[in-house]
Amino acid sequence: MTTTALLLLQSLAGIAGAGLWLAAGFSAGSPAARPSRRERMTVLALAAGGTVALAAAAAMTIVLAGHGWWFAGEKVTVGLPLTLVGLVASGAGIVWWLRGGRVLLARTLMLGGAYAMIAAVLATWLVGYPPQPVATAVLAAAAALATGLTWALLGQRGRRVAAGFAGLLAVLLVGGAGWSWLSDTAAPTIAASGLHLHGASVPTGGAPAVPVTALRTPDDAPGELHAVELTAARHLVTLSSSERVEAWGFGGDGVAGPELRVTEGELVEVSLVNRDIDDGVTLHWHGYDVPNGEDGVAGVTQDAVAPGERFTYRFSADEPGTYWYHTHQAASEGVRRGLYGMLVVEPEGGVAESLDLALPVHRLGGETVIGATDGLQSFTAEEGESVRLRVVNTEQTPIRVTLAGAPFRVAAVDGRDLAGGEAVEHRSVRLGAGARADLVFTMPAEAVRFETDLSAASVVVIAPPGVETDTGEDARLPREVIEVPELDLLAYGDGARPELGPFTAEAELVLDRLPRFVGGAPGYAYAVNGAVFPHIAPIEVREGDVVKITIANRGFDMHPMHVHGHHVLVLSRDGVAATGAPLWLDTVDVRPGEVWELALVADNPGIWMDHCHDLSHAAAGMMMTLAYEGVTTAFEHDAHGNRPE
Ligand SMILES: [Cu+2]
Repeated sequence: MTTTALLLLQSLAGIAGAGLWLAAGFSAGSPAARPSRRERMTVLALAAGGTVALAAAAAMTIVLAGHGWWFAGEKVTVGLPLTLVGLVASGAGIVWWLRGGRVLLARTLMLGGAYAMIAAVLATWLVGYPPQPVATAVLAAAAALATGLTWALLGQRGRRVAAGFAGLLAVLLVGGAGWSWLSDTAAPTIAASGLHLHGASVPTGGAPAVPVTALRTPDDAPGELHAVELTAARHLVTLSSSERVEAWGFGGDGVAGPELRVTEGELVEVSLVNRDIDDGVTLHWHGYDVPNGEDGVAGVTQDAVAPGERFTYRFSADEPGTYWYHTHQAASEGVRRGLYGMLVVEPEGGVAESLDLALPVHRLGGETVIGATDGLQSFTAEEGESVRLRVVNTEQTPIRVTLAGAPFRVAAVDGRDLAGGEAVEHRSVRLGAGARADLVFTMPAEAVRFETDLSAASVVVIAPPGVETDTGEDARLPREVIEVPELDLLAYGDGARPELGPFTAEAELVLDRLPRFVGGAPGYAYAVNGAVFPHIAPIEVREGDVVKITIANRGFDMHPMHVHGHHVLVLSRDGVAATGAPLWLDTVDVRPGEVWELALVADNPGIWMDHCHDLSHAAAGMMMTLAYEGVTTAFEHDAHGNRPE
């Protein structure tokens, strides 16, 4: 059984157990000295059912602990003790009741025990992992006060006693929510977040503090200048249906911004101008490991660029590969509306392929847009020529893509070449939000079709000259991408695994969904280690560290975790070591129940965002930082309209 199914079933069993014991407590209602046989059988049956359900929940907890402590921690340390206390109380109550003891106390014990069992379930859904002592104490106290209230009501102890328990319970619950609000909205302390480090107050181990503004590309950086200006503006985009859709963009007529194609060795200088994006914009170079001050995160490495303002980014084109750029200011809306484009760094001497297409895949106006537009797009290549498709998922959720009509190689992922990958056919490649793959194939005599699982109508067809591509029937053909299995990139290709040296730092990221306050507002938030932005403790490193990062997903959503300024080497997924070519990713799509082990080499000092690239999740709390010792920022995520997601 999968971890996710176990997580769900364990909670359901816990709820069923508590519910059945609660029903037993309510059924044991007769004030008669001896309950009737039928009543006894009902209560016993409910209690037996409840006990079986709780035993099943406990067994599943043990299995979950075997899948990883992250999935079971609070269930073992908080849930099991509360359940045991509940069972002992309820069990004592039922025995007393059967023997004709005082009905009031017997029922109070049975119901109070059930409250403790409910608190055990809530520990998972409210507190999460790691268990927090204050929240745990609130849960236990709430169960105790609810028991007192039950005793007062059942025993008709008078309004004042009942009101006393109810009042205390209300104070506790309001106080608990208030405490949660305070801890989620208070300014993070220096120890808790790299985002609010200011100047000289930072512990730097004796070394002088370095502000992120000092971590920029040097003025005298070598390379031929490749200068571009990008203007962020609202515009209308015409879809293939002739429908005009409002979009935000970085220039050009298409949905995606201008394709930035630069050559290895050049010095890239991009001037960003904001014409009329009221929320402000920035440029983040997704997957391209620029110096920290060029990273374009509003509130961390710069202030958002307001309408009429300008910001210039500079970096050396020294890592050939496929990347993309997008705004990192209120990006959950900005990227969705079109504030993105492709960045391709061609190797010195040019690309080896005759046809090289950059294909960002996006959704706009209900249509799937590949590159500039939706619908069918065709290109030509001579038979025997090689073709490279640089695919980027600019969406919030994973996509699957494939080529129908030719075997293809996955030549690169996330801007890093994959060595030794065999050509495959009838396989799809899954791309998490933000991820890229370069698909390379040799042009056959017939047309080749690039498909995504988003749309049958939006496809890219490449054919030799003279071969028909627009049959007008494509939307009705069965789509290969739906039917073919996924290629497992962890087992694809081969090549020597790099020697990174011993780990000098470790970090655990446990992903979950919990009720929290994000930006002061209550919500069902996306949390890392039980906390939400800006209160998630950063991954703290020193330059030169080799960091082992473990990511476990306890939730029921996919989380494409994206670390800025670095690539991570995939070590294992769910305990199975990666066996293919070394897989260096900047976006790791962690599915529900999965555990990934990654290695990161801390070689690019700064304060770097590490967040979910389902940007709606980032906006709902799932953002943190990778913070180098001694690096500070004066930018603030809640000032100047900055919204770093
Ligand atoms: Cu997510």
